[in-house]
Amino acid sequence: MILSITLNPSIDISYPLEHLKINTTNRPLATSKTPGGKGLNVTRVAAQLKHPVIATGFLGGKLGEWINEQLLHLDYVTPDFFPIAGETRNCIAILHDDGQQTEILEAGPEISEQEAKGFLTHIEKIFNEQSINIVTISGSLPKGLANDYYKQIIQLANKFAIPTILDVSGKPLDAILNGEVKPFAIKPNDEELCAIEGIPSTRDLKILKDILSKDLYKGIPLILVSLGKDGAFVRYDGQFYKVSIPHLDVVNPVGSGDSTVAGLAVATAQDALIEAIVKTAMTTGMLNAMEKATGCINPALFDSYYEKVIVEKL
Ligand code: TA6
Repeated sequence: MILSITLNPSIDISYPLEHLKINTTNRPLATSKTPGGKGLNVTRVAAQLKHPVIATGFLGGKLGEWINEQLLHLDYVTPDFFPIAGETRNCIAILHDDGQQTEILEAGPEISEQEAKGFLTHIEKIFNEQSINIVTISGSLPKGLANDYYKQIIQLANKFAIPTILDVSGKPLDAILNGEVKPFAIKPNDEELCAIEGIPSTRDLKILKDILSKDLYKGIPLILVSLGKDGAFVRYDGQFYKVSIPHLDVVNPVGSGDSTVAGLAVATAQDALIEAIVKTAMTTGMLNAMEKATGCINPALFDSYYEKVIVEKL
């Protein structure tokens, strides 16, 4: 069973526009609203692979109630969120001008010290009572939580010998890389990895290999650097892999990184070998990009796209 953690969930609102006009009125062609926040995209895709998920994090207010209600209707998903006084946020994705995407991500509610402590007790109870064999931790930290809060969650999972897959960026990722508590896996994209290094984003595999060979990244068994249409670059137990994917007709790329994490989690939970873990992760990421909805795949296409992923040992 996967435990997916989304500390800052959202109602994801998608506005498709032919052309985004600034400083005037835009009327979207249609509007979709789905439970979002990276971890809930992970949750939905893992469930679409028929893998059971307990979804947790912080939810508050009427928007939080709506998200919980939506999750209750999903097969293979058990929502078990920690209630907070604040109001859960909205995140807006404007899809416009031939595949461009402009996102407006609200900061979200402020978490009190008591709520922060209460959540750790909440997940420890889940670890004690459920048979969790992998934890995914995704997305931004809400206000009120220290940058090392993810360390406390990973520390708890490590105490129960449960591997964690961490999909965060910026200061929270930096805190983990420079700390002594390590997850099983991280899944930065090239921009997020290069931001840690303070260099312009690059997909040059030699540069990426030099980066992942540094001490800063030691102690994390699996690092998958997602490279969009250029596939991924992977380091697993000291071995490097180049991963190639076929050309796609991208419909909506939002949530593809989260869907990649879902594939990582499902295959790891099934004790697959590294090649199968990587191929599954890339396949779910690709399938999400081919759907209009965020954090959504068509499982009927899985096998045919899985076969098209090429994993090359370097
Ligand atoms: O990756 C896409 C997405 O999950 C959107 O659906 C939106 O919820 C956003 O990311 C949230 O990102 P954040 O980094 O604020 O958790």
